[in-house]
Amino acid sequence: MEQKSRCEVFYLARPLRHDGVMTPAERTRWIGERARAVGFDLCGVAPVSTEDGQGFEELGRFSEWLARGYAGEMKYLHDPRRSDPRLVLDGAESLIVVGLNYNSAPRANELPGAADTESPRGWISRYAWGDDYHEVLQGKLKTLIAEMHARFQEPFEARAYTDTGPIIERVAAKYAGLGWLAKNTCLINSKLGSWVFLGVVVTTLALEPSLAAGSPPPADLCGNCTRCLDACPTQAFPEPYVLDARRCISYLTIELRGTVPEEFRGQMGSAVIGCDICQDVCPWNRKAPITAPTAFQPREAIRIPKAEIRVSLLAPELEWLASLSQQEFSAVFRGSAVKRAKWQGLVRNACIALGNSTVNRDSPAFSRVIRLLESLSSLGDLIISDHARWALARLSGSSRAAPVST
Ligand code: B12
Ligand code: SF4
Ligand code: SF4
Repeated sequence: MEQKSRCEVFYLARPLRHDGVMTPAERTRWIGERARAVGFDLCGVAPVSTEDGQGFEELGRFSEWLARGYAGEMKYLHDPRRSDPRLVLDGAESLIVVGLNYNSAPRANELPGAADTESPRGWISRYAWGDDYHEVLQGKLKTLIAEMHARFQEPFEARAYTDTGPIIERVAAKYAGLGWLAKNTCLINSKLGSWVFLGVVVTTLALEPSLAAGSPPPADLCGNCTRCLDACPTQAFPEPYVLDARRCISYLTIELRGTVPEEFRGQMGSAVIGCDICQDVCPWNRKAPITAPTAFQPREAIRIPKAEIRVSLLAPELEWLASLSQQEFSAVFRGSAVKRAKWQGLVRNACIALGNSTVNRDSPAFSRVIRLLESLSSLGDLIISDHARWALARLSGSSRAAPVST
């Protein structure tokens, strides 16, 4: 006879009742199964606070993190509900936390390097290669909630968030048993690594937490390693497990509007959207499985519509990015997470990356880059023109720092 898995045996022994009345433990198990069925790789349940009502330890440190100014201009992080999920929804009892692997091939070290004479290339982080993850996860979470409403007869409320609400998702994920909060501040799952998007459903449903009462969350497996801390080009970690977002290239390229402080521009290398360095160097990502969903494969944008000429978002040419019009930007990045940086931010970032490029001075590409930067520096947009002038000065200067390899 074919061997039954423990899970199947459990079902045969204790079939779920179909009159809608399920115990919290049965609901948790059912939700886990449905979460997998809609395509999530991880699912766990956390209570909204600790048993003694004190709240999770990390949330207690949040006010100090804010007081130190580490949030920079991300005003939305000051929402007091972030420190207590119970404030997010009246009567909230449980947090359903899901994870979705976005480790799409190829890996960073398999990317084509631009030759010195070719048009220099920028770097878009892995999270933004494919379709906008907010939309992908929200779609799946909505399906999951709809299935829960169909399955559970009692009325309940549920709100789904992926970056979109006042929840610190990584803390929720830790207490749902999905992984540990690592020195680079990412949530690492021992099987999947850290290329995992998170989503949270805050609900009034009573569910059994994935971690049994009294059992600790997954152990911190960083050990003595300090690779991420050492590799960060902008020294954004004042101490292990703590990020000063104001120094992080991800913040500088995506969240920061306006001028990028000059002290960081040279260290940003070819980054135009986000940064993956502290995850690329992490040993837990070395054997991370490749994701199945095609949604996160690098997108191909239509560069010249009439000629159907396409360009991959994997290491795109900086000249193309820097010369996009606002209309082209909106068309190319519809449905992509890149749009959060906005047109001005992306062109600004492309100027910085052009200034950091090592394109051969005797090549036609170099002359084109200079001409492009000159035209951007006389553009009416003060932010773009300022960064274009910086890039021109850097390219014409005697010393040019080598770009950061990503
Ligand atoms: C704001 C934000 C950012 C900011 C700030 C990042 C940060 N570390 O906080 C910026 C723009 C820099 C950023 C960058 C990235 N982000 Co982001 N980001 C968020 C967002 C919206 C909120 C995070 C938040 O609340 N941060 C606040 C700080 C306080 O949280 P924290 O760093 O975890 O801080 C805790 C520790 O410092 C801890 N602590 C421990 N010891 C000590 C000691 C002391 C003294 C102190 C003070 C604190 C402290 O306490 C703090 C409070 O709990 C979440 C989505 C969400 N709603 O949760 C996504 C999220 C965290 N980001 C995500 C991703 C993918 C990224 C990037 C990889 C994108 C990229 N490639 O560029 C990078 C990774 C950079 C990094 N190393 O973290 C994923 C992470 C998935 C994962 N597996 O961890 C999330 C969960 C989005 C999602 N839904 O999937 N992000
Ligand atoms: S994402 Fe890049 S800049 Fe930000 S902390 Fe990690 S290595 Fe540093
Ligand atoms: S690189 Fe090392 S210290 Fe950093 S998150 Fe990975 S295991 Fe932890």
